[in-house]
Amino acid sequence: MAKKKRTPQEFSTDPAAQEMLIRAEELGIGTAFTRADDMAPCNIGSAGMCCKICGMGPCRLTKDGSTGICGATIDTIQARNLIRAIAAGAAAHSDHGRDMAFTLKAAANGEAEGYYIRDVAKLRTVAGYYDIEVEGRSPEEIANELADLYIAQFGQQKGVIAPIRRAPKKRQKVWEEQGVLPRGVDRETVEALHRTHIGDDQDPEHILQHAIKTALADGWGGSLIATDVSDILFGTPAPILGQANLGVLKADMVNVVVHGHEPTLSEMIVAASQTPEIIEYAKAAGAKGVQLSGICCTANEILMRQGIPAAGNFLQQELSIMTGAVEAMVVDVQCIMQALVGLAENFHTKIITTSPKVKLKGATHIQFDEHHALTIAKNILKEAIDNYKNRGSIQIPDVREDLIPGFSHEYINYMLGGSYRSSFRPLNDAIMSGRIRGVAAIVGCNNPRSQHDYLHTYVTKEMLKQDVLVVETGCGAIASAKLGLLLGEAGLDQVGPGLKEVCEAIGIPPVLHMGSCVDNTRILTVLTQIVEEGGLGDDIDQVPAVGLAPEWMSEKALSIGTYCVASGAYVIFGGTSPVSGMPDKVSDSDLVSGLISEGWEELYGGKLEFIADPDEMIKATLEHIDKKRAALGLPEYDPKRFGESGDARMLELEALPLSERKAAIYGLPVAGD
Ligand code: NFS
Repeated sequence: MAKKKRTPQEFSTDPAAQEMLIRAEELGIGTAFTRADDMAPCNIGSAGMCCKICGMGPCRLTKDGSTGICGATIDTIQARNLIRAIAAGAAAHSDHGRDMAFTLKAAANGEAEGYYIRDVAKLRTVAGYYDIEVEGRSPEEIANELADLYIAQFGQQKGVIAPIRRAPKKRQKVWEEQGVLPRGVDRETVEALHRTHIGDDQDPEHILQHAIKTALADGWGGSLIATDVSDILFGTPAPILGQANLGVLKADMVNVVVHGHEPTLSEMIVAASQTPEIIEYAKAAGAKGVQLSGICCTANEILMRQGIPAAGNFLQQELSIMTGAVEAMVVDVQCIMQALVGLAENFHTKIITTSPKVKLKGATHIQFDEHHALTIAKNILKEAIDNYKNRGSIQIPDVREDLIPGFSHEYINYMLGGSYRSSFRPLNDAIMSGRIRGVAAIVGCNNPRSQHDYLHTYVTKEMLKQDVLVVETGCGAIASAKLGLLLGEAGLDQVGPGLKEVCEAIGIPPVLHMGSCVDNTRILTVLTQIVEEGGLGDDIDQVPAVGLAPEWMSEKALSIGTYCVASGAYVIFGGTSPVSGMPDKVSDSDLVSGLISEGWEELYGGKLEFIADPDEMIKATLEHIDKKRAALGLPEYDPKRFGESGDARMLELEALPLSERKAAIYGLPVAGD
């Protein structure tokens, strides 16, 4: 039976996306959404039961108990496929981290045009973690030594990588006991590939132990380095006003959309776009100026630090071009759809690739080099401006939402007590008292197999009603931003009373945008600081917190999920499990699913589960949070305990005549009584 085609409303919950999907339909242009309808996923491959690591296959294991030609079992094949995906994800994040470390080195030596050390305080703090001398030294000297240390982490052959010491002490002990303290990510990913070559490691448990080690080398290594260095070079994020959705594109300006992941070039494009030279150049072309916006995690990087608007998340990359108003889409690495070039041919949009690692056939390649970044950024912008005259008919959805991103762990620390007594104490206290029931990190991608943004926003809204504080990164954060959940006041009418009171007292939105996917390491740091503050256990696995990736699709997401589990977190992914087997059909093998859930929970206190139904996801999250609260001896969560929020009560009181207000507040008799 032919599969039913979905309507634009079924494709996405976002009205801007729907409008562009209707336009695509009218113009007869395909998108990832329609391609997902046309292409049924392979049920053997999606269950992790297809092995194509050698030329005897691919072996498609379709029956319980069947093996590949070499004798490999379903369990071995699933574990091998999973670790390969995790290794690819770890490689992607960490290679980004490596490039950041090299940029830091070049900046410290004055060899990187336009870059300098913007956050000296963070540089000194980070150097302090590694006992790098800071007193009496210039920022460049400190940065030079830190860059050398960080560059060396990637290829560290023996012994544990240095940033691991930033995890809670007890956690480090767990890793030591389980033999998963990571060496450099290069070594761990190479070993992951070696172990999964034909005829190597065939014990699923043993393979998965190395998956943990590989992911840890990413989370507490490559990714953490990427975040540290981005902050040092471009500034540690703090709250700033931004906007999100396709309506940030401007009809009378040259629109340049930066897309991908690395902040190095995009930060320089931001700087170049503000120079008189470029503004004049744009005006001479008949435009009012250059409007920059971002897609995916590049968007998050420049949104967090510069307030540059986000045009959308992963599934909006094609839709932004569909407006006809984008002069150039500048891409670097990761999450870039190959379909962009063909799609752009229907309009005037230039796709410009910039990374030496990523080329798309048919795109213009202007290679980025951090030594001449500003010049290259200006050249890219001029290409875009020159293209303005070629614009055809445009249709920009009039849909955009304000947001406040920029909640780095440093800022969270500061906002809880000011510079006088910055501390996690108020947050821990709020969790302990039950005002905040727990914390949910809702992160990750979009996936056209489900309705765009629906799972992210549905789960987020339910968490808020249940007094769960939500932290977000990646495309999930952009989904919430578009719905107005990243605004203090705007989001608060949808929040439980205890959480609402805390948000009002501190002056924060109930959903904290913590950055790009690489910045999930900020969440690890927050969890570590919660532990170190005291009162919520002495290791991450005791904190009432859950990680969710409801619309995941990338291998990077699997690496993130795995390093969070290894760090002690319960992690729930939506969609389908890459190791599900086919329980109702041909195989009831659930060994690998069991190993990554109950098995890992026994070893690390965290577990990885795949739950497709959002209500089940929410139920599992709340049960876990309540279980952890009970284990800590905290009062049971009671939604009625904190009643109405302070502000709501104040508004009610303000409406009363003065005498009655006094009576209500101080218990004084009302005059005339
Ligand atoms: Ni994360 Fe960011 Fe988005 Fe998914 Fe892709 S952009 S690194 S992988 S799709 S969240």
